[in-house]
Amino acid sequence: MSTLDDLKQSVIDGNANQAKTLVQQAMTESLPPEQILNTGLISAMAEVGRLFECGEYYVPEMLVSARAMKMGLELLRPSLAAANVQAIGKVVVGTVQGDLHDIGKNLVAIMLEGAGFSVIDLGVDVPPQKFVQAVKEHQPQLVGFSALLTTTMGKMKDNIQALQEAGLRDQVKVMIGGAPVTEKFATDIGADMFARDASAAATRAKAAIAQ
Ligand code: B1M
Repeated sequence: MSTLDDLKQSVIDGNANQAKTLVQQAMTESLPPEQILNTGLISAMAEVGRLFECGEYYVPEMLVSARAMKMGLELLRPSLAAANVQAIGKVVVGTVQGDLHDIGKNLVAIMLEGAGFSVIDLGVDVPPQKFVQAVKEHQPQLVGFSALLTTTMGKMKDNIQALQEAGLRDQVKVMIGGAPVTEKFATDIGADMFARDASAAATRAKAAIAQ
C-alpha cells in the first residue's frame, strides 16, 4: 500500500491522528499537494459518502471521517495555496437566522470542500442581508442554506427574496437542506436544489456547476 492508500483508509476509518501523520509523510515524500488532496482525502470522502448512502455508515462515522479529513486538510492547506490549486467552484453556506444548529451544516461544508469547492462558511443565525452581502463579495456559483427547525425554515424563502431584491438571484444557484426540509419545500420556495444529506449536497453541487 502506498502512503496515499493508507491516508485514504485512515480518513475512511476516521483516524484523525493517523491522517495527519500520513499527510505529513506524503509531503515529506514530495508528493504533489493536489495528488494528496485528490487521491488521499477527496477520494476518501467520496467513499465515506458511498458507505453512508448504502447504509453502512451513519452520521457518527461520517462525522469522525469528516474530522479526520479536516485535520489532514488543515495541514495540507498552506501547500495547496502555494501550489495554486484551483478550486472547482465557490460556495457560500450558513445556517439561517434564528437557528443555531451547525453540526449538519459543518458536515455539508466539509463534504463540499472535500469535493473540491472553496467554501465560505458564514456560521449560524445568519440574517438574509449577510447572505446577500457574501454573495456580492465572493460571487459564488452556489449559496447553501441550512435549517433544523420548522420555525426557521421559512427564513430560506426570505433569503431567496432578499437575493431577488438585490438583483443577485440569477447569478447564484440556491441549495437548501436540513432535517425538516424536503424536495417539495425547495420547489415551493423557488430554491434550485435540495440535498437530503452532506454527501448528496456535494454530488448535487458538482452537478449544478457542470451544467
Ligand atoms: Co435542537 N432541535 N434545538 N439542538 N436538535 C432538533 C432539530 C429537534 C428535531 C429535536 C427534537 O425536538 N426532536 C427540534 C426541532 C423541532 C422542530 O422544529 N421540528 C429541536 C429543538 C426544538 C431545539 C430548540 C428549540 C430546543 C430548545 O431550546 N427548546 C433549540 C433551538 C436553538 C436554536 O437553534 N435557536 C435547540 C438547540 C439545540 C442544541 C444547541 C442543544 C443542539 C445543536 C448543537 C449544534 O448544532 N452545534 C441541538 C441538537 C444537537 C439537536 C438534534 C438532537 C441533533 C441535530 C444534529 O446535529 N443532527 C436535533 C434532533 C435530531 O435531528 N434528531 C435537534 C446531526 C446532523 C449531522 O444532522 O443537522 O440533520 P442534520 O444535517 C444533515 C442533513 O439535514 C443535511 O445534511 C446533514 C448531514 O448529513 N443538511 C443539509 C443539513 N443542512 C444542510 C444544508 C444543505 C444540504 C443538506 O445545503 C445547503
